[in-house]
Amino acid sequence: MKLYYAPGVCSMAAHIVAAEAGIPLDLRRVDIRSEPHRVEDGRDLKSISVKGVVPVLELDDGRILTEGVAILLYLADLKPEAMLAPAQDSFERYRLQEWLTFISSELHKSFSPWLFHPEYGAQAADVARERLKPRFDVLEAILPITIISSATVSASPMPIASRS
Ligand SMILES: N[C@@H](CCC(=O)N[C@@H](CS)C(=O)NCC(=O)O)C(=O)O
Repeated sequence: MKLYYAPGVCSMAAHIVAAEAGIPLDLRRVDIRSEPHRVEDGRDLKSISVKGVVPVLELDDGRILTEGVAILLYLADLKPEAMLAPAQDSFERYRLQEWLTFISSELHKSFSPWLFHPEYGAQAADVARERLKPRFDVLEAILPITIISSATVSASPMPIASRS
């Protein structure tokens, strides 16, 4: 399986889950600062995924999976014994989806790209910071509870949503 990634951005989450689950990945670095975004072999990332953003997972049969949340769950489900995601039919599974969705929509898209692209200007960065504060407060309030409750249900490795 190939993971198209860029260093230090959201694709790292997929890399971490694969490493935790012991799933070998063929890593393909993408330069997301170049236009178009080029894979290390010179291809335009959009020739692999029309969305043109990382992470992109390419399965061995050629199928393409995008969106961090879908990729994390897919990888976790490949190795259930690693216990990174609760069982499909459990309530805890929806709890995990709840937090992954919160992180990808409310957090990730509140700061990316607004904080990292000077061309959007200081006002965009200030608004992003203002929006982020209450969202991080929510996370900070709930995280210890999530960790404690998952440690109570299982002494084994904690699922994705509970990791700091
Ligand atoms: N909805 C996508 C968003 C992915 C995303 O925003 N990726 C960023 C890196 S963190 C990216 O590739 N940015 C390049 C760009 O926007 O051109 C997901 O959750 O996977």
